[in-house]
Amino acid sequence: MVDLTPIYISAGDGGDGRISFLRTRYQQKGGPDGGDGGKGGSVILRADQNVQTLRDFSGKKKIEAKNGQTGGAYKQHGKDMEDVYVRLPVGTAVWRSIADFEPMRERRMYTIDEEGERKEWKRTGRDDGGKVRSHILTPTKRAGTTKMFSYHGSEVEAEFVTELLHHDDERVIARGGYGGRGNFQFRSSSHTTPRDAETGESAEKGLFFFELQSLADVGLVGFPNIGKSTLLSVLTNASPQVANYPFTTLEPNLGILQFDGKKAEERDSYVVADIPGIIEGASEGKGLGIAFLRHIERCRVLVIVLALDEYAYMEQDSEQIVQHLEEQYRQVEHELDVYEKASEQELEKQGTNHVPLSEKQRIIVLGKADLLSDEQKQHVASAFHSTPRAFFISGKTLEGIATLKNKLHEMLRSS
Ligand SMILES: Nc1nc2c(ncn2[C@@H]2O[C@H](COP(=O)(O)OP(=O)(O)OP(=O)(O)O)[C@@H](O)[C@H]2O)c(=O)[nH]1
Ligand SMILES: [Mg+2]
Repeated sequence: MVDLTPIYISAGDGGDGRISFLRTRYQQKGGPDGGDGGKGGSVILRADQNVQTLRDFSGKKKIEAKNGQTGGAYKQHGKDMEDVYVRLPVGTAVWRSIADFEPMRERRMYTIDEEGERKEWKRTGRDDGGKVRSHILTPTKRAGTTKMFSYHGSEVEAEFVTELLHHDDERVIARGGYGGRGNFQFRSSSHTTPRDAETGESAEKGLFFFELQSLADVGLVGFPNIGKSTLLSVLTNASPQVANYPFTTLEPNLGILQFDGKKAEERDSYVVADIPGIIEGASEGKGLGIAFLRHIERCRVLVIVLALDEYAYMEQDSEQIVQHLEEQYRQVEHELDVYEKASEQELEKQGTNHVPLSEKQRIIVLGKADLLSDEQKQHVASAFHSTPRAFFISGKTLEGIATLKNKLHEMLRSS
């Protein structure tokens, strides 16, 4: 599942240099005094871990920075314009349409003749007035690749531009133009009344695609301290921190679940994430709040892990254990429901096509099964008899892990 949004981005052009001559009471036509143009704003992308989806952009068509101001008389410098910052989720890839990109155009010379007609020409000679600066983006594996996107019913070829992989990563995505120099700057002993100045650079503009990859194929979901990270470590190559207290995991850990097989089509690998613990009221911002629910939204398949801590298993009778597990299950589903209803309204408003949480495939596992006596297990098994796909697992003895892997493989292959 991919969250994708096309967007037109334009940086601000540099302001033109001014053509002007000093006029005073005594001097009808004095020396040149046209000021330089101001710099146009750039558009800068910034990764923000508090943003989880691209839905802020789904109703939007354009992001624009302002053009720099034209230079003024009396050698006044035109105003520089501010850069525009765009906050995107960590993990956003950015692509740019090849056909719809206008690169930066260097400064040119211009003049305005007696009839008020403007003429432009390319500057010659050596000075840095017209130099086009190159702009550097961090190279990644995808550098140099292209991809087709559909845009208003047609197919658009886009090239990979950059990827925001860490919180606070920043990339200039469209550079604003530098201002042109005013005619004051072109005066010389042989050229005392220059009637020409520079245009500003015209800025980068183009059609871009923001693409947010899924966080993971599988998300492990459940209350704090119930063994999600332990499960991740036995399913995948990951070795996340495991500890006997709640909220050990604050950001999802990712691991690769590998399926080996004799035939090529049996071999596969998937990304699994353990999601920070869910608690009652999380959908209203309690605990880690809704940030983790947004992580869940970026998983294809959910594994809901239900378990109690070892003291609860030791001290309580079967009936109480069943009650607690059922209550936990109810609460997890409740939090997912509340979050989904809230986000649905928002999504509807903006017309994003998103797979709702309730339509995601899910598996329910009863964790820490090694801590249950046979009698307790029987009770729990009969209570969860009608819950689809519920079964015991243990990250310690590996009970049920092979079953879980097989079920995941089936689901992932078919979805
Ligand atoms: N006996 C037993 N203990 C387990 C099992 N899985 C996890 N534990 C223990 O339960 C405690 C919590 O395990 P974690 O894997 O850190 O749990 P978590 O769900 O990731 O916890 P948070 O990140 O805090 O939400 C640790 O002390 C683990 O050793 C299991 O299958 N059996
Ligand atoms: Mg954890």
